Amino acid sequence: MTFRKFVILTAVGGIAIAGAAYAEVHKPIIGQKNKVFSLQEVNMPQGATIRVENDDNIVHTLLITKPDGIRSDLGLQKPGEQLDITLEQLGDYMVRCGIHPAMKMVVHTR
Ligand SMILES: [Cu+2]
Repeated sequence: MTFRKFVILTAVGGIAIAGAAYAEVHKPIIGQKNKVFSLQEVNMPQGATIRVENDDNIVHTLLITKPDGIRSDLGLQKPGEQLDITLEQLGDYMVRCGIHPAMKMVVHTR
């Protein structure tokens, strides 16, 4: 490997590591209060993680439909509990509460 190639590869690796660290530190927290998500529409880079926190004094349950159409139920989320969702796919994630159908949020990844 030439020195020049080594420098370029090192720089690219550094940017990837910095990006992962940035996403970890700046993980957005979306609250659930009075049966409403604190954000109804979120834009995130593909691969990022969001944290959903139950700020209510009632139980919620997160149902997620991923961009490929596959649904998953993250189960009961008690007051004060946090759940992390990693956005591996490109497209729109539809998030709602299985108990309170009016609670909806869409997360776009690009
Ligand atoms: Cu709910």
